[in-house]
Amino acid sequence: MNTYIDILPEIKTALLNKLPVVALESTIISHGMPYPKNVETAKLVEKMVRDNGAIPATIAIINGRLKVGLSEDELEYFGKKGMEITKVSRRDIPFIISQKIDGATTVASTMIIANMAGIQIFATGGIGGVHRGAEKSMDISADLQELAKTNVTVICAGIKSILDLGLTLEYLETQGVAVVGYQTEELPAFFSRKSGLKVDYNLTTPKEIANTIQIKSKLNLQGGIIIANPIPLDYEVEFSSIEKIIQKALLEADKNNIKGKDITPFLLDKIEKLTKGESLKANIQLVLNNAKLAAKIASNM
Ligand code: PSU
Ligand code: MN
Repeated sequence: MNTYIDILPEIKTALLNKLPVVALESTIISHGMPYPKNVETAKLVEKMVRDNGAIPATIAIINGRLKVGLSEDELEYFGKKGMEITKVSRRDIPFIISQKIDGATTVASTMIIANMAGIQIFATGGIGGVHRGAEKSMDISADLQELAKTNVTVICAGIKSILDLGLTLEYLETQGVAVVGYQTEELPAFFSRKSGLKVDYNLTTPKEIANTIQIKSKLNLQGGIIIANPIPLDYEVEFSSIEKIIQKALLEADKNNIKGKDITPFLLDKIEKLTKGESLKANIQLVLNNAKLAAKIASNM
């Protein structure tokens, strides 16, 4: 193991004994939700993983140390500092370590650190993708490249419609990343269960998903798999009502000349404000739902 990583003893023991472990990201805590709901949610998500038979491993960078598993104090500190923490993708990791500062790990960097620790299953809310207007801005999340090369399966609620869903699917196809629907033929769009687009495969049990991951691993095929798990029906926000709000948020981002890695957090924050917290409620429920499925998949590996 490299000298920059700290794995909580419980997680280390679980990994040594090949017990199920689920990785969780930290940008969703610092940049995806406001304090204190973010810390509350992170704790509920960890509990959900435990209640479904796996050990949670929340991943973040604190004082330049790659953390696999956070203590309660670290989680509180991290959530309170929120947006002040540097958002870290693949390119940033060595700099955050050398400067001994804190870093919030995105899907891409969480996959990298999970892989270093030997964790194969990772639950989150939504992944990055190809942004609307990417033909001009070239804004394509580094998450997609990471999925092409790092052997971690990501359980998410599909792709948030702040992005161009169609282009994101095309990009993933080119990169050799399969998008699996969990008990659905249709790609879920984060807040809503429907998008009008198809997934590549519809798998119906955690066992079947675990099996497929193991086959891929035995074949030495590099890269991740996306498991798209629709938001529970009771918490779904209708596609057309959220679309209007996304349009507004995108206009504001454009007016304020928000670019690069600031765009996604800006849009998430705007959507939360414009829905008066409705989107936050949905967001929390879908993350919990993903944590549950991830724990079940990990338990079947
Ligand atoms: N999409 C969401 N919620 C999130 C993110 C994306 O619906 O919290 C976060 C994740 O951490 C993801 C990152 O990895 O944003 C992508 O940022 P970017 O688009 O800058 O690559
Ligand atoms: Mn980007």
